Parts: sequence; C-alpha cells; structure tokens
Amino acid sequence: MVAGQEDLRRRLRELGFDEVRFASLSPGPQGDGLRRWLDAGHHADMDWMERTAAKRIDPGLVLEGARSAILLGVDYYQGGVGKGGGEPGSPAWARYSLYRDYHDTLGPALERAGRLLEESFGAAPTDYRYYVDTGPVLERAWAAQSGVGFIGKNSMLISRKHGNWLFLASILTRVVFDPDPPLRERGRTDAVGLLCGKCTRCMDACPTDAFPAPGVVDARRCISYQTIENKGVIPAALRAAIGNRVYGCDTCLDVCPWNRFATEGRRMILSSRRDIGDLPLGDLLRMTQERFSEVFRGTAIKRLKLVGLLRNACVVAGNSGDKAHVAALVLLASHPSPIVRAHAVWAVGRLGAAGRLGDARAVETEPAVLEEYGALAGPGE
Ligand code: B12
Ligand code: SF4
Ligand code: SF4
Repeated sequence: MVAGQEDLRRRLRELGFDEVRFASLSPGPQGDGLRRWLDAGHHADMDWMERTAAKRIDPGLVLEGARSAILLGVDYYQGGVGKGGGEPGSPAWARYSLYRDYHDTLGPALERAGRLLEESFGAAPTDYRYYVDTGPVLERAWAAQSGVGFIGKNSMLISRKHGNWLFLASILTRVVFDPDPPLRERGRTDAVGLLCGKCTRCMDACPTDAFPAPGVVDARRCISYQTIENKGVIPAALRAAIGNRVYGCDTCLDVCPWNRFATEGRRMILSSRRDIGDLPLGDLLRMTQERFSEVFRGTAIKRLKLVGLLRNACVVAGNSGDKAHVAALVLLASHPSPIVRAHAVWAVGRLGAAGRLGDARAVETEPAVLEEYGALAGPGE
C-alpha cells in the first residue's frame, strides 16, 4: 500500500465522503459500452456526451499523465419512502434533487480533498482534477472497477451498503495509488448485473420501457432525461407514463432489493431541501418567475428554469385525473412560452375538459404548431 494512502482515505471520510476507493487508470474495455451507447443514439440530444466521448474513454486527455482516480460516494438516502414516490397527483421528485445543489456542497469538500493531495503527496495543483457529475469521466465504470459497488441491470452503480443511493464524484490524479479490487462473484468482476442474479425488477418496472438491454438506458425513452435534460417538447407518446414525476425518476432505483441495506446517509456535505417535496401541484402550476427563483435558489432544480417546471407540472396535472387543475391549466394555455402552452392544452384535453379552453385556445398558436408539439394528441397516446 502506498504510504499515506489509508490516512488519506480516513481524512476523506472525515470530510463527509461515505465511500472512498482508488482505481488505477489503465486502459480497459470500459469505453466500449459508451461508444456503443452513442452509436445507437441512446444519448438523445445530449450532444455534450458525444463531444466529450474521447475524454471519457481516455482520462489521459482530461489530465495528461493521470495514473489514478479517487472515487468518492456520498449517500443521499433520507430514510423512509422519501418524496421520490408519492400518490397520484402529488408531484414526485427524484430523491437526489431534494438537496441544496450538490455541485455547491460537494465542490468545497473536493477542493479540500485536493489540498490533502498537495500536503500529503506533494502534488501540485495541476496534478489533479476533481469532478462531480459534470466532468467528462466514466464515473460508474471507475467506481465499479474500484469496488464501490457493481453495475446493476438498471445501469446504476449499486453499493452493498448504500444500495442505489450514492452520488459519485471523482478526482483524477497523477499521484499513483494502489487500486482497490472490484467486487467479485463466481470469479467474475466485470459483468453488468454482477450481483443481480435472476432479478429483473428494475427493467420490468420502468414505465416507459427504456432498457433496450440490461444495464443500458435509452435516454430518449427515460423519464429522467425527458423531465430534466430535454429542454423542448416531451413526446406525446411518453407523457401518460410520466405519471406524477415532475423532476427525474427513481422507479428503477426504488424497486431494487439492494436498497434494503441502505441506512440514512451521514449527509455531512449535503443539506436537505425536503420541503420542496411538499409543494402541492396547484402551487407548481401557478409558479411565477419571482417565486421560482426564491423557492429553487441554490438547488439543481433551478437549471430546469420556470418553463421546464411548468411544462412538467402540466404533464403531471394532465395525468392526475383531477379536474380541479383545469382552471390553472387553461391560464397556462395562454402562457408566453409555446412549450408551456402546448403541454397545457394537452393536459386539459387529457382531463376531458377541452371545451374549457375557449378563449385560451383562441390565443393559442396555429394548429400546425400544436400538432408539431403533440398538444392535440388525445388521452392515452
Ligand atoms: C448522461 C447521464 C444520464 C442520462 C443517461 C443515463 C445512463 N444510464 O447512461 C440520463 C439523463 C437518462 C440520466 C438519468 C439518471 N441519472 Co445520470 N448521469 C449521466 C452522466 C452525466 C453520464 C453517464 C454515462 O456516461 N452514460 C453512458 C453509459 C454508456 O455509461 P454508464 O451508464 O456510466 O455505463 C458504463 C458502466 O456501466 C461501464 N461498465 C459496466 N459494467 C462494468 C464493469 C466494470 C468492471 C467496469 C470497469 C465498467 C463497467 O460501462 C459503461 C460505459 O462504458 C453521469 C455522470 C458521469 N459523469 O458519469 C450521471 C449519473 C450516472 N447519473 C446519476 C443519477 C443519480 C441519475 C438518475 C438516478 C437521476 C434521477 N433520479 O432521475 C437517473 C437514473 C437513470 C438510470 N437508470 O441510469 C448518478 C448515478 C449514481 C450511481 N450510483 O450510479 C451519476 C453517476 C451522477 C453522479 N455523479 O452521481 N443520467
Ligand atoms: S429512471 Fe425511470 S424512466 Fe428512466 S430507466 Fe429508470 S425507471 Fe425507466
Ligand atoms: S432491481 Fe434487481 S435486476 Fe435491477 S439492479 Fe436491482 S437487483 Fe439488479
């Protein structure tokens, strides 16, 4: 073991990282899956995934001479059923979103981690780079390689101890560390679904059938992509299956039996915004720009912008079966954004109240535009 490596692990845990593992950045087959995924168009319009593919496959292009990666996991389980599920009509939020923006909270801890590398290993500031989520790094592949967990059939990095509820962050460095071993099952280390056995719960539960193969997500069909990353129109054919999910989707995570071992995370470097999960749908549909900025300040959700939130809230309202939302939706059918208008018109139609659109429909854009946005598609589409 490299002198000081265990001490570094301990100090990183003290900073609030629940898992600290080391990977050796030797070239391997981990890039093949990414290439196939991109070639199949599974990245939808996330062109940045295509643009950064070479860097993701070869960490040496991110940091020349990089030899090791430190994989860091932060448990974000808040106990109970959380607010990721919820009854029909009450908006469901992905669990990870009910925190202050993890970029803001994990960033300073990663900065301190970098200083530890400088103090204890003589690294220069240019000898390492750290990332949380946003970096061109195959975080799950390296996390699997270093034994943080295994890749489930839901494509998540699943930890024996934390289940599916781990954020990942990474530090690429020129410092050489001894690699931690991957998990092993019947002599194998690299299989997708290594510890899944015959279980297929996640794939069976996916509301939009987004798994073309075990461990592979087609983002075009994934509710997480459609409600967070897609900035335009949500395909009409997927809207009903979105149900009450207003931001992200936890379904293929929630059903996984490996979560039974999860205990509430220490969350030393995260701060909860569970209050967001209590916002009623009516409030979301009436959200103004001013209130949006106030409520979502400092969260990752703010990147959705008001238009994205209203769009998603319209879909949830359309799926709620609750005609009490028709009045708010009719107002949104006259919203300045054509995206919001189109989803509001769809929702009113789905609630069987198209007749109430009246004047709002009159101020709506031409039918051709609505057609394009799928707003005229009937219920059950
Ligand atoms: C693009 C992206 C998405 C896309 C595509 C998802 C996907 N499955 O690829 C969308 C928008 C759909 C998405 C959704 C979600 N995401 Co996302 N996303 C990413 C991002 C930015 C890149 C992922 C990527 O490269 N995908 C391309 C595919 C091909 O790569 P991959 O899934 O990582 O698969 C690799 C490994 O499985 C590897 N592999 C498989 N087996 C083995 C075995 C060994 C030994 C090795 C070495 C490698 C290996 O091969 C593949 C690549 O070659 C990462 C952050 C990052 N920088 O990595 C977060 C990330 C994957 N997302 C995350 C989260 C939390 C989510 C959501 C749960 C959010 C939500 N609740 O709505 C959902 C989950 C959906 C799902 N089932 O994946 C977390 C996952 C944490 C974890 N424990 O796995 C990450 C790591 C962000 C983070 N820093 O914490 N996401
Ligand atoms: S996040 Fe939801 S929509 Fe996406 S693959 Fe998982 S269950 Fe399917
Ligand atoms: S739900 Fe079952 S198949 Fe899916 S990741 Fe969990 S153990 Fe594997």
